[in-house]
Amino acid sequence: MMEKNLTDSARLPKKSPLAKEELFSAYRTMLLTRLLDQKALSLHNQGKIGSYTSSAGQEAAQVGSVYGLQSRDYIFPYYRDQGVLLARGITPEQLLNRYFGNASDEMKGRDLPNLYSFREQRIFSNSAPIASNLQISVGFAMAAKMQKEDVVTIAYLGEGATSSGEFHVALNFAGVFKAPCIFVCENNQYAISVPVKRQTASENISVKAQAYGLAGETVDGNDFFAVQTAVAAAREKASKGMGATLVECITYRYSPHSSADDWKKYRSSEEVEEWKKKDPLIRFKNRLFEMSILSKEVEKKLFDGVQDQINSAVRSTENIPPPSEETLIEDVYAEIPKNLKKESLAFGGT
Ligand SMILES: Cc1ncc(C[n+]2csc(CCOP(=O)(O)OP(=O)(O)O)c2C)c(N)n1
Repeated sequence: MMEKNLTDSARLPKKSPLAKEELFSAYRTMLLTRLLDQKALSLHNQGKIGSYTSSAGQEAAQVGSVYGLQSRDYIFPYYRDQGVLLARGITPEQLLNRYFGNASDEMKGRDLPNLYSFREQRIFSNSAPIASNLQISVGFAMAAKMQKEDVVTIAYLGEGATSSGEFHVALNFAGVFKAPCIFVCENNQYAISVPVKRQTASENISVKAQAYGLAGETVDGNDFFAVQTAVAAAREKASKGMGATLVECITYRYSPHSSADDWKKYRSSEEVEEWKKKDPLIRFKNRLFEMSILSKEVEKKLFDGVQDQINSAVRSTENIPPPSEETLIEDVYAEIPKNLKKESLAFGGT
């Protein structure tokens, strides 16, 4: 039964265009995202992984948006987007290899644990300066348009990133050239300790799209269906040459900004508890119960299955050694400079 205060947004379609299997799989991915996040935080607390930015609370915005795309579309995530990655098909092992920075990590242990790159799945690398992924996504969308490829790009950001110059440059360019791209702003109410009302004097984030001639929409970001519907519509528009959309997802992060800050210094426990009443997983689960896609027994099995999957992924990745020293200079030079060659020989390279 749906709890009274957890009403879904009014703009919800009566019938979801996604098949039952897809909705089931989307819920599984949201659950996997939440439980893997808990495991990552616990591994961090045990000193096994470095700094970590949690996605807890933002699963509907992340997974729902990917379910609005086609699998050929290109994704430009930001550091908190574990749900986006898992929805695109990245495995828990791949994420854990990244967090451990071990020899199986596709990025060879380089960069912060939450900066990702999965070329095969069309997930672009991101870097630490916030909003730096946005212009690249617009440029890539423009290139795809010029080559008449039917793909769109989707770039993710927090509301704090909308105060950066890059955000405005990216939206302006996308507006002028009608780039086939989507911007998804996960407005989780805080940029580290800065609340959204200190971030902007605009009535909301999506209204900023107007200035650049783009479509802008604010949706309930804790409602899988609302996000999926908005992104699917934005995708259709972009692929028909009708330009970009900024989709603002109103959501909340439950954990600290990263494993290195104390959220009690800038928000109250009561506020966090209020948002937990609107938990995206509970809401989606209740909808799936109503639609007879889930039952208590199935849900229990699903939960146990996801936990087993995570535990087995940790077992198979945590003892993989770090990348060998020679990898330090791989992929950097077409021809390795003499001095580095010498050093590389010193540590056993060729
Ligand atoms: C250009 C730039 N300025 C500042 C920072 C430091 N910084 C890292 S994360 C962050 C907060 C970003 O908040 P938001 O965009 O709302 O995303 P959230 O972390 O809340 O998901 C800041 C200021 C940075 N990485 N890059």
